[in-house]
Amino acid sequence: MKMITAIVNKRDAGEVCDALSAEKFSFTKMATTGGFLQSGNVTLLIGTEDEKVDLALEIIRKHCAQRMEPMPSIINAGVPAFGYHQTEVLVGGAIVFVSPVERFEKM
Ligand code: 2BA
Repeated sequence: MKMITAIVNKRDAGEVCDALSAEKFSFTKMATTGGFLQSGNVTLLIGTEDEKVDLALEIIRKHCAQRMEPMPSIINAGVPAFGYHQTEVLVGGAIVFVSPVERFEKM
């Protein structure tokens, strides 16, 4: 058994969850925050049999897009008189970790 931890853009999360449910995956959806941008994303915990890992990754890949997200940075030591400069950073499609599960129990 494996645990897939997938961090996805919140705008893609609905479609990914619907597609995972349609293929009968069990998963937990958590509202999370990216450490760098400090903006909301969604983390899915998907516990599944080894044979279904590739299908889960295919679903995630299919429904997660790469996007440029604004990265607000205050320049000139944050003195508003000097103005604010906004740059962008490429985010996603998805960040995925696949870990072995030593033991699974439902009590
Ligand atoms: P954030 O930490 O908010 O990062 C958003 C995007 O900012 C990243 O996209 C990456 O393009 C950029 N970025 C992150 N840290 C950076 C840094 N120190 N310097 C320059 N640019 C940086 P993604 O790589 O697609 O990551 C999307 C989200 O996935 C991340 O949001 C974070 O929540 C999660 N993530 C990514 N890598 C991770 C890792 N190794 N461990 C845990 N979570 C991770």
